[in-house]
Amino acid sequence: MTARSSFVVVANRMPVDQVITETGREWQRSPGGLVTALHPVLAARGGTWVGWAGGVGDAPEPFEMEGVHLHPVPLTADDLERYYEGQSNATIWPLYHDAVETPTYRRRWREAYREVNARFAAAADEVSAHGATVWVQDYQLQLVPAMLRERRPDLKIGFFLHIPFPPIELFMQMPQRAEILHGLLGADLVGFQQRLAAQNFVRLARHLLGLRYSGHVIKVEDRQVKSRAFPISIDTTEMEQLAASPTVQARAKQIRAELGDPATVVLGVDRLDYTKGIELRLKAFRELLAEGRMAVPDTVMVQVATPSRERVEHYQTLRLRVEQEVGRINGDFGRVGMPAVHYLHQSYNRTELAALYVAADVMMVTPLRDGMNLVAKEYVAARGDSGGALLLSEFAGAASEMRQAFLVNPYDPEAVKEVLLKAATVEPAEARRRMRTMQRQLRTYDVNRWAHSFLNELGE
Ligand code: ADQ
Repeated sequence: MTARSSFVVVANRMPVDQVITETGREWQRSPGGLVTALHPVLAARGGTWVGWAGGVGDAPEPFEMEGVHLHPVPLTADDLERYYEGQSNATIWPLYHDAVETPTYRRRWREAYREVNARFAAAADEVSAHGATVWVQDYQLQLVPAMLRERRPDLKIGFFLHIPFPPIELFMQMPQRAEILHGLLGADLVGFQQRLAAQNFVRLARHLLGLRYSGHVIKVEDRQVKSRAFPISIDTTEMEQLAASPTVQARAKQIRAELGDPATVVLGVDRLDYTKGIELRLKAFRELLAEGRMAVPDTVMVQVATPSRERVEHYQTLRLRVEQEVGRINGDFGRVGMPAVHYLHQSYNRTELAALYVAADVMMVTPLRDGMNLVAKEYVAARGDSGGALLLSEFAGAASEMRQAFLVNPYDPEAVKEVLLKAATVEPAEARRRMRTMQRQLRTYDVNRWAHSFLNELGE
């Protein structure tokens, strides 16, 4: 008999990873803000997290960890290919990010998306107590709210979209458009990263389904659905403390020494994703080197690109293009033992990541479109009083809040170059002043505040 909870989170992934230790396999809580923010709420309420545990075939039996029930949902190899890599990451992901790569539409992917969403809805039904609050996360599960409401009208259902929500003109491309919109409207509250996205959603409901709305409230039959922005944030205290720790400070010094003690370290940290604008960043750096406005070894760039979605074609071609550009820059401007770009196609632990943030003078965050971008926030939190400059794309959700960053239009190569030079040469006093303002904002509006604002609005 499955335990029933009064608070349930439903997300594509469970917040744990299986690791192999000396004594066998064991589960470990995965790092990340969402887990950190939701864990206390879940633990206090004996809550349940429904999600995919990784791996294909049979799912592990439900289990408990640190006071939270974990309820794994199985995915087959075929689900992974069609629901996850296909519909989620080759259709919805590019479409919602301004179609910066062309979305692929396939009927068999849509069918799998529907089937898997139904499986998640059934699992959520099974673990939810009468009148429970269920919080569904992200673009992989947009049909779950309506599917769950159909089974369980007693539940209070929230949905949060971590990525952008496109303007009507783009959304209308989607063959499954009405189904997805109906799916989301199954929630009582639909949360977005930005106000504009919440407005897009309300207008879309009128445009596509003729629904009436007033302000941020849409009328759906006898119910009301609220559409609001809740910009996500980070665990600010955790990052501040980690970055200030002696281990991280020492490692940051060592990183700078290993880079040859350059005057300026420029850093990029992203999942290797075509929305993140890694290529345009490299190109700006190459042109500045070619024009003699920057020089190696005075300035070096470090680009960490976490492997991501490696079986999806757009990601494979992106990797080739990025690595070709890195090779070209190093071929033209590097010297023996002194590359211009240090490229790391690896995943890092939090300590090493924090040390890189502490070591970097300029952080380049240049997405063509991004729901929020937590790297930008992590960098600012890690800086303490040491200054540093955040170069930030206007097309990242974070740009709405972080107005003291060096904001730039990533589609304008000359602007990116100018702003990079400006950020690299900013006066230390001004750099610290900008950082302090952004840090104050991050301390007040951290990920706990984000989770609580959402749940309050949902009527928790
Ligand atoms: P992502 O697209 O994954 O998230 P982002 O917000 O930057 O992008 O979060 C990435 C996270 O991964 C950060 O916490 C970062 O520290 C970590 N990370 C990046 N590279 C790493 C590496 N090499 N090793 C280890 N960790 C690494 C999606 C949306 C965003 C939105 C978030 C949260 O696309 O817009 O901000 O969800 O809602």
